[in-house]
Amino acid sequence: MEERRANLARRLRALGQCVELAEGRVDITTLEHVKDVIRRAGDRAAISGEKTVVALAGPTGVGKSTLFNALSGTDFAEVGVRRPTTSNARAVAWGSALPAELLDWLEISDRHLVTEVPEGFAELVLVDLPDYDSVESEHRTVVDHLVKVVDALIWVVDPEKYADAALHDGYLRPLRDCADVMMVAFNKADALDAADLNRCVRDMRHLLDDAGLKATRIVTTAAEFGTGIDPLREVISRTVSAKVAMATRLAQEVSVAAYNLEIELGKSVPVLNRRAVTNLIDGLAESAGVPELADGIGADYLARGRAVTGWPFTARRYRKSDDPLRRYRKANAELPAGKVSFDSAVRGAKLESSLREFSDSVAGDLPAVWKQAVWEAAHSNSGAVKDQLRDIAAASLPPEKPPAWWQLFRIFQWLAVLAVIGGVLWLVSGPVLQWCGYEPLPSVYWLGIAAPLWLLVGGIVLGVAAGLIGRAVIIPAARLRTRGARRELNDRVEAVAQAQVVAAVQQELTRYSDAVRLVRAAIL
Ligand SMILES: Nc1nc2c(ncn2[C@@H]2O[C@H](COP(=O)(O)OP(=O)(O)O)[C@@H](O)[C@H]2O)c(=O)[nH]1
Ligand SMILES: [Mg+2]
Repeated sequence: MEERRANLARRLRALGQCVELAEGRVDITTLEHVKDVIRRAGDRAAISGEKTVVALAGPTGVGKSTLFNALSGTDFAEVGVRRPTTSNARAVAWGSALPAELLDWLEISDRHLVTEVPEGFAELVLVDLPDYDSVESEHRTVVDHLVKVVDALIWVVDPEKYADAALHDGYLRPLRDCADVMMVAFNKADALDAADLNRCVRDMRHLLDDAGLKATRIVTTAAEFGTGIDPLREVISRTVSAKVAMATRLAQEVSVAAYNLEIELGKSVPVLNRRAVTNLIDGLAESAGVPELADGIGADYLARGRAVTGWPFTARRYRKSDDPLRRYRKANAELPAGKVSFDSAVRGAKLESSLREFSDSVAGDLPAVWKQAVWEAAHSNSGAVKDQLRDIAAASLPPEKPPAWWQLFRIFQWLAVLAVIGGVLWLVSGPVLQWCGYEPLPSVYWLGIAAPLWLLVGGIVLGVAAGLIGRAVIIPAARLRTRGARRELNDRVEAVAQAQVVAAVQQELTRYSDAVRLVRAAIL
């Protein structure tokens, strides 16, 4: 028994935690029902775990009150009286004191104590319910409430009313999960001969079986004459001494509530796969203009490299206005400084579609409301995402130090230029000096060719050649630079995506998986 209770407590805890997680994400009626079950179960277990409340329920005139008196050995219930003005249920308990707190909780004020305790009745509270088919709607309200909260139910019927549709469709069938804590007292057995009684009871049995109440026993009684009372007492006292009715009843209610909640939750297993994250990063990077920015960085490298390594006489000089990054920034900042325009329709749409595709692909076949929650999680920091992407796009990467090999080319180029200038000066120095009346410089020949010509032609050939080699190396180097920049920028975008989008979505998915795990724990 203790084990049963501990098990029930564990399941209730799991269900409670599941409800917290599912709040706002599953159908409100289901959730309210589950909360109601948890509340009732908690209250009931806390108020009196020892007592078993058994109620007699049924339509008017079948003999509930007569049976109540017969079972309790009292005449507390008025027999044959319709009480349209009072909707009171009445209760009798055995022992030295009434379980006042429990009766208060049941809202039964008409209560009686019997000090002489028959065997097995010590922990019993027997309740006579108002007629569920009374003309007074208030009676029905009382019945409907108590039927939910008592531990075990005896449905009293008679030969006339045993097939009552209101009984079968309104109470028995909906309560089929509690079949084993309910029984039927087929009363007024004396009104039929044995064969008819048999036929009626068999008929009732079929009705119960068809409604899924195989576990519900039928006992025949004739309360007025005390027939069948002892067997019924026997069944009741066994229920009480086993002390399982309450735990069973609550456990079944918890199972049903948890099962309904599980249907709402579904059984998806959402996974945050790497591919979805990669697509998100690519999408965000595109929306931030990373590809253009990386291209700009590569183009900048190319332009400056050419200016440095090219032949100084012909190479295009690098001007600030040539800076491709500048052009990029200009193109992306129709707005004041730093505001790379997410407001531009294309950028904004790309950002939005990346977030949506990401949440769609990870939410998979989650229930609609939960999908919406994942979508909201993906968008929860979209302001920060925009700001940070904007910063990435607007930040010029740290100015690059020209690579050392560019400097080598530059020195070589200037040496070549000096050689050309030296050669020219040397060549023109002869006629100039002669004209001024000086001795010309001594002629020097290398391999039979005049030294100034060597300098002039050699300088030109080497300079042009170095320029061409430099260009041949710069082009692939610029391509590498573009790739490197893209990687670097993508890493920054990834950090933003992880911190502002993936983490929030992950949290929502974990919330869902936890809810599914907990609801399963509550069913088992
Ligand atoms: N023949 C017969 N009449 C009964 C039996 N039990 C109760 N009655 C009568 O049925 C009528 C209604 O009984 P009552 O206990 O007030 O029914 P309740 O409305 O279900 O509480 C009364 O006149 C009783 O005397 C029974 O076993 N056999
Ligand atoms: Mg009555």
